[in-house]
Amino acid sequence: MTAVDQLAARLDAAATGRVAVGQFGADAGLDVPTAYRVQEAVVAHRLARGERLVGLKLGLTSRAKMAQMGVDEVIWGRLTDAMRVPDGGTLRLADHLHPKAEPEVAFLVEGGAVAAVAPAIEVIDSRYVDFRFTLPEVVADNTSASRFVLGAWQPVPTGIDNLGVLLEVDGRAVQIGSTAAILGDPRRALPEAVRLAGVGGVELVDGSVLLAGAATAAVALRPGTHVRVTVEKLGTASLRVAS
Ligand code: 0L1
Ligand code: MG
Repeated sequence: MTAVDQLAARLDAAATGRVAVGQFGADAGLDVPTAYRVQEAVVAHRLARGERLVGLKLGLTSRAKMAQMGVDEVIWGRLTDAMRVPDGGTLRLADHLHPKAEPEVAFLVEGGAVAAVAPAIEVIDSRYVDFRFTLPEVVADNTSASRFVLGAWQPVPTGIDNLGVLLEVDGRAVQIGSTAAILGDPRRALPEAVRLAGVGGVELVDGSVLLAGAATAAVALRPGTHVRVTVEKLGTASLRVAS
């Protein structure tokens, strides 16, 4: 087994066995290009179990998250059909390690362009202990991708660069932000995703979902709660959290 395959197997085992792994450390010598190869191998485990690629996500798209990681580069990960939770559906905490929800905007890609937009929730769940990782480590971990919820698709309204975003838990506002936090303007997400994923030879084929990035900080999920995201002009997406 190659070093890339070994790291991928550890991350996949952490996700399926629900036991977080420690950081790989400097000895692993992981750089960002190698980390994307690990990510591909991690997702290959999912595909081997019958999952299907349905799109991509961008991560670290806000100045706040970039500053937190000390980087100035957006990262990307892969989405599969098994990661999708229906709007209003239920997420079981037992299937996760320490999941958090963040409000996002999703794009539907057709013919290399944005065909529709939807409010979305991304559930991130690092496979590393305490959500602690370096940039290459989080890239290898498929950028913490775990689940996503899409609200209703609709034509892209004019002026989506500064829409109000609300994240509620049990009807109480816990995060308030703006789509401006997503790359300064979420419309930058598609060209960024095409550029970044293109380096790895990955394309957004027709019908792909693109999660553009978070509009606020992520919120830890608690059992028995209802999480709802509202994006001005776009509507809502929600999920229930079961134990
Ligand atoms: O989607 C994201 O912005 C998350 C990227 C990975 C960093 C994290 O897990 O917070
Ligand atoms: Mg995200």
